[in-house]
Amino acid sequence: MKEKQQSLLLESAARFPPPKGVKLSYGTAGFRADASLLESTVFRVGILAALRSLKTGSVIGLMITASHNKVSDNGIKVADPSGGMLTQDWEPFSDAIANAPDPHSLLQLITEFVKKEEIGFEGRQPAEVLLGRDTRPSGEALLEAAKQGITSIVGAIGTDMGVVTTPQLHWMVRARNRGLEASESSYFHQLSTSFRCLMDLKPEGISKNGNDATLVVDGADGVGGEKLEQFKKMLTGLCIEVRNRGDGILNEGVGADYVQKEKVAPRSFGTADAGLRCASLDGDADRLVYFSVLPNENNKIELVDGDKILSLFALFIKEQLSILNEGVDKKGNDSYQARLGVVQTAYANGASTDYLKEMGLEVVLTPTGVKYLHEKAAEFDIGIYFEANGHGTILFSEAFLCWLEASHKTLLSTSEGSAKQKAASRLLAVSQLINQAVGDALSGLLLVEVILKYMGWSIHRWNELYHDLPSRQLKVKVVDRTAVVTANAETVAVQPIGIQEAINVEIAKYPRGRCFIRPSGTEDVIRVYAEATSQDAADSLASSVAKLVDQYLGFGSS
Ligand code: G16
Repeated sequence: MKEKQQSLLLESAARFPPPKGVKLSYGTAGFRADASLLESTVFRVGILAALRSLKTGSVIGLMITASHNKVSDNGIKVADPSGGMLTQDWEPFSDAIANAPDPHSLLQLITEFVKKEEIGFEGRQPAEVLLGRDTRPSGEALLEAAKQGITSIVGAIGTDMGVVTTPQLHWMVRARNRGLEASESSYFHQLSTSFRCLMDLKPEGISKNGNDATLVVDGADGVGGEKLEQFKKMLTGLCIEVRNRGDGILNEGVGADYVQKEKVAPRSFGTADAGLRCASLDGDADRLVYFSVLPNENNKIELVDGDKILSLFALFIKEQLSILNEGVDKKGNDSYQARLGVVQTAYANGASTDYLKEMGLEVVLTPTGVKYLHEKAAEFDIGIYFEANGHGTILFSEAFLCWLEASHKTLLSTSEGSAKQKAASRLLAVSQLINQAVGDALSGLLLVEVILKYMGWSIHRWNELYHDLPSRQLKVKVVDRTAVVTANAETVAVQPIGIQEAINVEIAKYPRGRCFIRPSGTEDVIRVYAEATSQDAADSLASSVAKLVDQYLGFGSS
């Protein structure tokens, strides 16, 4: 590294000293903490993003958001060249630089890393990073700090995309690196065009089943509600009402995380909405759940979570694939035996996993975090991944898409209007509609709406696909959440010693009982998930395991 570069780094780092006595770590989806602690971290992640851009010769993304967390928190997510999350190989470096105590130790870490990764500073195109932020009040100042980090690398450019949803930013990074236009209008254009195409391809004479009614969306008082309000004008054939568009406090009593965890209607929804098809986005619009308010039940809801969205998508894709393969000889001549697989986490309701396996699908389990699910889903020709909390998407392999495009072309010239040609058109349109960079509440919502129309299903019919086992999620505050270490896709706690045996004793008391604990990677808590055959049993299993967590690791309040 040249002297000029070194002094630029030292000089700018001196303006962003790290907070004293705080250790930050790259969690489930990047750094997250109280916003007042984050300036130095986002500045340093800005440097990392510029280095990543130099290393890959591609555009990188930085999103200032704390997603589902409370409004006073903030955070930073990094989008790699594919539009997916930052490669896990770079996470240790991000941890190290975030916690470097002073500019000189920061410079030393950077120098060593640049050498190890063989990052060249000359003779290549300059580093470029796209920046976005959600609606949090702390976002503007943090985005500026990130920009200063980026421009601490000589020649690097930070392009501010403004207030956007997290998936919009990831989509733009993916588009730019494929030589396509990366703007909000091109994003809206692609989604609305493929949505229209899928709507036009719905079978004729399908019964309506109440699905023509307005879809009512809870915008979590965040960026997603704002964007959907703008976008809905471009969507013909779908009537959307958006509530919680930013007048209330972000994520407080609203949003996908609240609705899914508490299983109650968000603010501004009540018994007057009973029976309506409703959806909820999270704070940065990368999660989506559906729900329907139950009549006379004190804001209780029928929850249609990420597992059900996954099941609906899997059903639809599987049907289109079988139409395409109808009449094809067993040797597979003239066909592509696409490997369709689904990816879930331990939070997936046991009934959903049974359902997907009964459909004959390959089901893979990974730890929590899109970075893990995405990686696994990419191993299939069509990989569908969803967390129960509503974060997920569909990935199509390049090889499959190549075959599909060629096959579609042939079908158009030989049998236009045939069932096969329409199935191929539908799959191609899905690959355009769904955000293949990352889970996206807006594109996911449009795909759900299209499939419900295609099936002629109401939200209630959809929810009947299978019956969820009653479940409960709790959070426990502990002294040090890193004391919990898990294995086997987070289904077993290997540390602290003895806690898993104690959990097993509790589980054994309940028929079909299942329970696990894990440290959150976005909040300072241990999460507890329990499932059993009745709600009372699930509640009681969760609360007895929460007590165990408190006894082993907590402040001794139980
Ligand atoms: C992030 C991740 C998700 C994860 C969630 C909760 O979501 O992207 O994959 O499920 O955090 O993680 P944890 O249980 O570790 O706190 P978001 O929407 O908050 O960015």
